Amino acid sequence: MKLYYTKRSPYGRKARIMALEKKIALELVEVDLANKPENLYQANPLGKIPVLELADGRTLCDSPLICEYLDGLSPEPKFLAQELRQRLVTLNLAAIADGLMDVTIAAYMEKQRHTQDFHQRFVQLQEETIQRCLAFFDQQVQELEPMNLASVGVISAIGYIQFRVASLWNPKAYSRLASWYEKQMRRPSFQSTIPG
Ligand SMILES: N[C@@H](CCC(=O)N[C@@H](CS)C(=O)NCC(=O)O)C(=O)O
Repeated sequence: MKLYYTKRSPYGRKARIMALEKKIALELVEVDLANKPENLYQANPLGKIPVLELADGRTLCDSPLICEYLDGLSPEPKFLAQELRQRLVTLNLAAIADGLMDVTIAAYMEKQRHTQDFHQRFVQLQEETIQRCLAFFDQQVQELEPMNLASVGVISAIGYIQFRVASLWNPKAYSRLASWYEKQMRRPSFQSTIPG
């Protein structure tokens, strides 16, 4: 299987972490998003990564779907519970973690595109959402153990915040989340996928 990805992408990072934890062999194909190859559009008309290409040539796009597929491929470790209540809790938190990535990218890109005259109110609203999500996850740390799809999402989202908008990550404001994050970051799969 091939994973089209970038080293910076927090969405692609989730799939890479899961494959490492589950010992699923992935051929990593790094994509230049500033110069997208034609086969990326064929695989995903949105032109977004990550995309997973299966052995028979079929492709899966969107990281939640890719992660669900990878989780079904091997039994251990399991990232999504079978039991409905726990499954919904994890999927809900994972969706919020994905949304946190979305707003972080939106805030960062707005400042990148318009370095001198970015839309201040827009950026401020995204930054407030980032802070609200971090405060929310600070209250949800118990749901992120043991490792599951939501914890992988939260790790990826925080890693991306540190990478792109580091001043918005304030460990003192979210002490439970920060100490959970520090402990999690000892895992080799998290270490080897830090964005850069
Ligand atoms: N909802 C998608 C988001 C994917 C996404 O936005 N990927 C970014 C890279 S981090 C991308 O491909 N951007 C290129 C573009 O939008 O042109 C997922 O979870 O996979």
